[in-house]
Amino acid sequence: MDCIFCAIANGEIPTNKVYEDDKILAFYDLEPQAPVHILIIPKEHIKWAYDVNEENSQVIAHIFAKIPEIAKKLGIEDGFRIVNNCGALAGQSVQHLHFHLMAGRAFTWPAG
Ligand code: DGP
Repeated sequence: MDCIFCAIANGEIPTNKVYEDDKILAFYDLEPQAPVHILIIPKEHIKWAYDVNEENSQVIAHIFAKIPEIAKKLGIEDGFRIVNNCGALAGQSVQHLHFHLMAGRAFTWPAG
């Protein structure tokens, strides 16, 4: 399977890591949309949020359990936005489940 985020997760492609353990990886987004913009991924290949289920959802809980630690490490103290784009219509361009963690500016709502 040809997946850029799997290649990043297994070290084939070097990246600027923010946090890593045996299950997840956080690294800087190549096209930042905010002063702080990182991606948090499960190392296991899950295509998109449609494929999250009772068997694999522990890694999603683990990502959210680590987000406060990652935010503190990045010095984010005034809030952040977490985004998951699921499917082309929502703007998903990489077919490996990922959460955008963005901070450092005000965000509008509703999102466009
Ligand atoms: P999405 O559009 O939600 O699928 O977000 C994909 C994000 O991934 C987008 O903000 C750009 C980023 N991205 C794509 N390829 C790479 C890469 O090779 N390295 C890094 N660090 N980010 C990437």
